[in-house]
Amino acid sequence: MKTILTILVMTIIGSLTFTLLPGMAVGAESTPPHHAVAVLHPTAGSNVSGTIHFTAVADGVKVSATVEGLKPGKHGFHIHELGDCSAPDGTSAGGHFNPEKNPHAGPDQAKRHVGDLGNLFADGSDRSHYERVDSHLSLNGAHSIVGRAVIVHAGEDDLTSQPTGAAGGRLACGVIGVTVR
Ligand SMILES: [Cu+2]
Ligand SMILES: [Zn+2]
Repeated sequence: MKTILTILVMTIIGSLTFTLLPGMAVGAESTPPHHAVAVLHPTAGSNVSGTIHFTAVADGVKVSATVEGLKPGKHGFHIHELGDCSAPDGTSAGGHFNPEKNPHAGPDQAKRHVGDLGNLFADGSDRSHYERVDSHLSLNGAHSIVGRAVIVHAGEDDLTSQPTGAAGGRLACGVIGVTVR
């Protein structure tokens, strides 16, 4: 009698585990990330490095960058389509992230590449900062920047030349990943 009861209890626990676990897994996957980060590594011959934090906010994503090693002036700053910084010159990151197939433009234009963040301004001090709340970026869905790459360029993005803003070579590359802060 005791054995039958034990088998019955084990069977119930077993079936509960099987029905609950997949449901819990789906719940965890459907929670969109609130924070992402990219660590910029210098490309071959460059000494530019930095960190970019991305935080989901009510009207988009807040971008907060600190970059070191830049020559004074404006430097094109974009999210590129592929999260691949393996090439020494950073070209493995592909072109600007552009899920809407729009022309290249400045960050304040309605029609632009999702990845068009304009320029990072280096004032000649050790560290350059960039901060912007951007309504085109997202950490989930079709405009998700997670798993893509941030590129800092040698030259200025003129915000009009197609398809890259003529911003020149790639000085640093970092893949965007999910984090908790
Ligand atoms: Cu770029
Ligand atoms: Zn662009």
